[in-house]
Amino acid sequence: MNIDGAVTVADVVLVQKYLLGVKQISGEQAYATDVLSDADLNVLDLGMMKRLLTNG
Ligand SMILES: [Ca+2]
Repeated sequence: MNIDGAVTVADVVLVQKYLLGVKQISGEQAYATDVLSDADLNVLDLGMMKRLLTNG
């Protein structure tokens, strides 16, 4: 996710891999993809990212 807040397919894939434990992400990436802003990157954020992606 870029600083403009736009969710891309790459962001969703990245978070999916992170949640599966197959890829590490930086603190900056974790912060940017914590779309529900509860300081925890989890499946709820992934769901919201997918929704944002679908809705454009
Ligand atoms: Ca979150």
